[in-house]
Amino acid sequence: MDASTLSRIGLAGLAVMGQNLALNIAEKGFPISVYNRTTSKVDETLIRAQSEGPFSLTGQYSPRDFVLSIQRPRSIIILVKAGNPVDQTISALTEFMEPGDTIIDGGNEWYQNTERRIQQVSDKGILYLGMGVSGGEEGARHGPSLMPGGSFEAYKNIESVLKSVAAQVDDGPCVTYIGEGGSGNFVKMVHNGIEYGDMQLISEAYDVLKNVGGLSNSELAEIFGEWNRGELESFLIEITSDIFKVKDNLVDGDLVDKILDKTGMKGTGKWTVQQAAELSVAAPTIAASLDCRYLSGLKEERESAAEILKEAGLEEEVGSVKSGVDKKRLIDDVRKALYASKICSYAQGMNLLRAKSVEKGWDLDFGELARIWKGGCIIRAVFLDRIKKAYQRNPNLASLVVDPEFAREMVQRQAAWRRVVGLAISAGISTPGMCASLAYFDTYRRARLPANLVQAQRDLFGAHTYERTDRPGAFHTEWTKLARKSNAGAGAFS
Ligand code: NBP
Repeated sequence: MDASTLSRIGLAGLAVMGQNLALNIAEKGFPISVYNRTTSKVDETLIRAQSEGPFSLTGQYSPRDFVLSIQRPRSIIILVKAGNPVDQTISALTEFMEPGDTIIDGGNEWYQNTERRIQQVSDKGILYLGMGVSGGEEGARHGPSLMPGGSFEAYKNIESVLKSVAAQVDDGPCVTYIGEGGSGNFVKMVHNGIEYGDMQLISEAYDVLKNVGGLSNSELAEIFGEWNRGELESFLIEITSDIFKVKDNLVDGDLVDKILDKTGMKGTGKWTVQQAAELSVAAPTIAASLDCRYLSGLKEERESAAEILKEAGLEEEVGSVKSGVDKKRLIDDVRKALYASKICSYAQGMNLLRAKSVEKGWDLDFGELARIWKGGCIIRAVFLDRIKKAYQRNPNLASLVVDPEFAREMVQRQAAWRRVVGLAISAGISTPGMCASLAYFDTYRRARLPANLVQAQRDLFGAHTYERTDRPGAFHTEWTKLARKSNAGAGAFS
């Protein structure tokens, strides 16, 4: 093939993400070759390129023709289903690739799979990147947030393409070299975990406003719209406002009320919580959001539990709580509770990233991560600029909760936060995300916890020893023997 007709880059896997990212790359002026196992998707992409373009996009129908249509050193993005399909695609393509070429897997891949593949293709001199891509279909087409990790040389080979196709924000394109190994996938995984937390917290705000505050869908649309012009301004708040405006086209009423209350998931939230446990990092808000998805899935069990507990005498408390509520103040309180809860959730996600970065030596730049999440991705928010600045002020920040600015904001909002959680508890409305965030805050900020008693119990039944507050060393006490000898406390309440 004539070198002048070769493409700058290739993309294999033309489902939702691949098709849109390919069109985005082509639109930015980078000639691209595309390929898909089922070749009808190649034709579909060509038709779209024609109607949305015209763009310099070439369809290829075999792995060999595809690889050979790209200029060297070749950069090939794979966007197929994570897991075995990626391995199969790699093996089909690498047969025709040469040393110095690069594979970039843009799927939601488990980071260790990426680390295994980095090793595997390095035997052939092929470079590898595992790149988190966030923003769904719309982001892929018009500007996603990109989290590439792996070979720095590979990153440099396609840096200009990535910077051009990524979402653009006031301080640059939403892409940065994340670090070595599977760091790009890991960061994307935690991003998704944080996304779970955000969505859960928003759904709790909705539940409280609707059921305690009595807000209608049109009022909710207005309130979320208003919140989107303040400290909570973000993609998720904006789309939530839009959701409340949509009428059902099958029956009377609003569509949101007709949606079955069962949440789907694809696994990255679960991986985030598993990793938090592996690394001994507390991530209760993210874990609560995952638990809620599991519980939401038990629709029939929940319906029958509601019946059984009603028969057992459980009374709905919402009515009595609702009657005494000042609606305006509730709305303001919920906004504050949501914001404070969100800070705690992000603190958990960032601390999980830090623990992994230390374990793997990735040297993650947290300010830069917050920056590339400011645009393109699902958690994009004005608030991320504040997080970026917090880490710029102090790259070794122990937790976002103790950044002076966030600390002040949390203290200012804590009374409202406690009121919302208290009201929800009294009304019997579960707010596990807000409660988890508040408990995280209250646990983290207390200089002394009841962990002394847990240590005493562990020492009593397992001789695990304990440390003392007043002198160094490990101590063990014969608690039971001493307690039996002592009559102290006996009859104290008699
Ligand atoms: P899917 O995850 O639905 O995968 C479909 C693609 O995988 C098709 O191109 C399909 O080819 C290909 N494929 C499969 Br399935 N098995 C294959 C095999 N054995 N060999 C070769 N190709 C195979 O696509 P998607 O929703 O576009 O997502 C792509 C990646 O991006 C995933 O990892 C996903 O988790 C991630 N992601 C998705 C989103 C989103 O909003 N959808 C957002 C962010 C990240 P075929 O046409 O021949 O069956």
